[in-house]
Amino acid sequence: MGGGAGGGADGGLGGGTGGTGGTGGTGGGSAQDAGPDGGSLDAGTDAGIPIETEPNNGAAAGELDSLTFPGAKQGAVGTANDVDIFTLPLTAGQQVRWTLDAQSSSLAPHLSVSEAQNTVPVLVSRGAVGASVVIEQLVLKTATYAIIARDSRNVPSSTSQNVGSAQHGYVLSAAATTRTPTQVVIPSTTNGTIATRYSNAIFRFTVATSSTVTVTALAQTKSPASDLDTRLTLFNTTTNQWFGTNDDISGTNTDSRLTGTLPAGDYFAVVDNLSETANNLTFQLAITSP
Ligand SMILES: [Ca+2]
Ligand SMILES: [Ca+2]
Ligand SMILES: [Ca+2]
Repeated sequence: MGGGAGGGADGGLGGGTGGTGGTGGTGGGSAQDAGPDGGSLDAGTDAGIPIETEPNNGAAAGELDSLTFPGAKQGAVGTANDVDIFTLPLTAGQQVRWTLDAQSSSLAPHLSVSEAQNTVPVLVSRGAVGASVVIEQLVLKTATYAIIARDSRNVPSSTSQNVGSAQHGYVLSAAATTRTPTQVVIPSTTNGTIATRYSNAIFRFTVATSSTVTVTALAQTKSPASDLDTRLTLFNTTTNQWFGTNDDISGTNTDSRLTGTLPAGDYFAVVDNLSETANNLTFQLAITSP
């Protein structure tokens, strides 16, 4: 058990930008008046949505843009390998739907969400040219978060196709979600499916009195197996505390398991996937207590 940023092999900031450092202030400026980097967004500019302020590449301290929740910003992967980082404070227990919409531009959207000090698991979603991608985030701890927009073809940086131009525009938005978790009991085994490789599933269960509970997400070891590389997160919604996240049970088992003494309360179990090639997106969630 235990928390930790878990793995992080799934994209994240790639090799290049390596975290957003100390975050510092993002300045209060509205950015309404700032032009996008190099050239215009004329064609696709959405009236009323603030435009990003470059440089926001995280390459130097303070090179960050800001965002509000709920809210939106428009920008572009305006030059080859442009990285656009937006930071904002979020509170544990909030549920946020992030959308990076290429709006039929030349952008192949790559969206990632991380805690600015890299202390929670990174969330990643990527899509085809012109598409819109979504990340459903359960905020695991109260902190500053970094939301990063790139072109998928530039990630990871080691194989970058060096994409970017004023035609690689997007709108990044944050909305409160109204997802209803699947209610499960202890003990139980529940079949689940995530909608896409980059989706997650949320379950809710109640611990009546403090007890040892084991929660397992099975894909590789269920029958029949699926090709998800599961990741499992437990969150106490009574106290808004993150219990932990597990990626792999072992070096040879990519399924996920968390065990520990859970105080009485309500919990979310979140299952997501770290495989970029999974097609069978089914899993089982098993909850046991001795
Ligand atoms: Ca940009
Ligand atoms: Ca940038
Ligand atoms: Ca795994």
